[in-house]
Amino acid sequence: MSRFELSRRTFLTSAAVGGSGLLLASCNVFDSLDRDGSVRDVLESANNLTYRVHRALSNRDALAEEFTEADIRQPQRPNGTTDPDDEDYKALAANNFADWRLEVGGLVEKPLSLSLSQLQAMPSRTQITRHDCVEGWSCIAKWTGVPLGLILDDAKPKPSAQYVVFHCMDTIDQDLSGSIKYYGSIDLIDARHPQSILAYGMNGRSLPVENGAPLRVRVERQLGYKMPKYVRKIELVDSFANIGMGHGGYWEDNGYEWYGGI
Ligand SMILES: Nc1nc2c(c(=O)[nH]1)N[C@H]1C(S)=C(S)[C@@H](COP(=O)(O)O)O[C@H]1N2
Ligand SMILES: [Mo]
Repeated sequence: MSRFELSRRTFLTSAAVGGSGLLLASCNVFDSLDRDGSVRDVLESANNLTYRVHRALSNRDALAEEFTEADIRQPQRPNGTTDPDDEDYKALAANNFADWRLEVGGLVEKPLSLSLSQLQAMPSRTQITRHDCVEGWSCIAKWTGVPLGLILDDAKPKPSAQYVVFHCMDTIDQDLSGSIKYYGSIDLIDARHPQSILAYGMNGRSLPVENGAPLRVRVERQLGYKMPKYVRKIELVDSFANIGMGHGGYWEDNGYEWYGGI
C-alpha cells in the first residue's frame, strides 16, 4: 500500500469518525505558515530524508517555535483514536485514572510505577507549540507535563538502552493474532530534548480523552504520529526487533518513516 493511500485511508476514517464537517472544519488548515507551502515542503522533507541525513542537517537540540496564548485559535483537533473502546481503558477512565500507573521498564536500573498525582507533583513544563499532522493540518495548543528527561533520570537507562518505546492503551487495528495497540518510539536524544514532555494538561485543563488522557507524549520537533496518546508503559530498548512488526511504531510498521522530523 502506498503512503498516499495509507494517509488517505486514515483521513477518510477520521472524517467518518467525526461524523460531520464540524470536526474537520475546526482545524483543517495549516496554522501560521500555510500560504507559501512551507508546511507541505516540510512534510515532504520528513518523508524523503532519511533519519541520518536529517540528523546531519538539523540541530537536534534546537527548540521548536513556541507561541503565545493569542495564537491558540481553536481546540486541538483530535485525530487517530479519540475514544478508546478498550475495557481496561474505560475502567480506568471511569475512576478518573486514580488506578492508572505509568510503568517504566526494560533496559533501566530502576523500574518505576508512577501514579498521575506523583507525575503531577514533579517539576512541570508548559509550552505553546504547533502540532503538525502528516495528513496536512496543524493546531497550536498549550501543553503541560513532566519533562521526559526527569523520568529517565529517575529510571536510569542502562548503557545499552537506545530507544524509548511508548506503549498505549488504545486498539488501533486488528490482525490475525488479535488486536494491535498503538505504540511508538523515539531515541534518547529526542527523549532528553527540553521540550519532550509527558503531558497531562492541555490549554489549561486536564488532558481530554480525545487528546490522550491521562498522559500523552509531546515531541515538538516531530510530526503528530510520533506523539503517542493513552500511554501506559515506557520501555527502554536497544532494538525494535521484538516489538510489533519491528519498525518502532504502529505507523512505522505501516510504511511511515521512523524519524518524523519537521
Ligand atoms: N495512542 C495513540 N496515539 C496517537 C494516535 C493514535 O491513534 N493513538 N494518533 C497519532 C496522530 S497521527 C496524531 S496527528 C496525534 C493526534 O493528537 P490529537 O488527537 O491530540 O490531535 O496523535 C498521535 N498519537
Ligand atoms: Mo497525525
